[in-house]
Amino acid sequence: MPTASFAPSTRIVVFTGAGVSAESGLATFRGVGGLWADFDPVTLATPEAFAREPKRVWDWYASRYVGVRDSEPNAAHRAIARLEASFPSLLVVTQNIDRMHQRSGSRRVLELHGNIWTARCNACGREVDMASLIDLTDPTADSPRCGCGGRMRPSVVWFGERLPMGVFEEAAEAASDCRLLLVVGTSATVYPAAGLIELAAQNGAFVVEVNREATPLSHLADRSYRDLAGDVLPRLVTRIERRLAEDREAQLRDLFGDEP
Ligand code: BJW
Ligand code: ZN
Repeated sequence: MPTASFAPSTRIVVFTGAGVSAESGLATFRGVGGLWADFDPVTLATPEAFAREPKRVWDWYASRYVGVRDSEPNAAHRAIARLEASFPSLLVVTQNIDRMHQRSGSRRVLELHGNIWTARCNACGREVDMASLIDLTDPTADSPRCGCGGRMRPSVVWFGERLPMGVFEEAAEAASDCRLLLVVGTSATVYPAAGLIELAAQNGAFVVEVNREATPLSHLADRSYRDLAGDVLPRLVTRIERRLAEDREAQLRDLFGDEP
């Protein structure tokens, strides 16, 4: 494998999952510590569960919304945002619904599974801010309804639902075309999202995985860091930044070192 030579034009995709937000205090779905006391995330994140038990599903998202709203991006989010300053075409593709990447300053972010900051009517599609629907004073209230009578739901993608129009396609194109794929804090089990790792690897990207545990797609990684994202990413980004600066220095010395 040739040494990766970096230039600001190098195409980098950062693919993230719940683990990147774990150190912000947000629970993951799977893996060590990935548990909600009263909810089984995988059975609740479906349209069928919402049809059957709208209040239970709504309450789970309402409590997660409050958790997300009251949390801050962590060192991993910040390191990823900093990397974009060196590589302007860097794209973050996230499965997370928390908007932590945007809040930490990343500008190019694709959300594969929607976000928890908006809600929409399951009948007419009207969208409103989640904040306007959170009634913390009455926990016994039914899940909120739209003026049309439909039920409001979070604007996230549940199992069996299509990803937002065009978003996966854009992510797939970027993954197929990147030189470096950084995979951070995902169990790589939910598709089509996890397929991005396969796509990037098939097309010759250098794949770097940052995850406390191995995943079913770890064998595709050229390098795996089995550690916390908030520890690994700041160090990794600093190393990449140093290398960029050294390369720039060497080029300048090559160009201007001799007499004309
Ligand atoms: C750390 C750490 C630290 C912790 N540092 N690391 C192909 C094969 C098989 C099945 C399918 C297939 N294609 C589609 C399917 C079906 C299904 C699916 O994938 N099922 C699998 C479970 C088998 N997919 C779908 O249904 C998708 N839709 C679809 O395919 O539509 C097709 C269609 C076509 C036409 C018409 C209609 C439909 C939709 C998937 C939606 C997923 N939704 C959720 C919920 C979102 C809302 C919410 O947040 O509640 O998305 S499920 C949940 O899983 C959430 C996540 O984004 C997603 C992935 O989880 P993630 O991010 O990887 O988190 P974890 O918890 O699993 O992992 C955390 C990792 O971090 C762990 O590995 C830890 O070790 C690590 N970690 N702390 C570093 N500090
Ligand atoms: Zn409506």
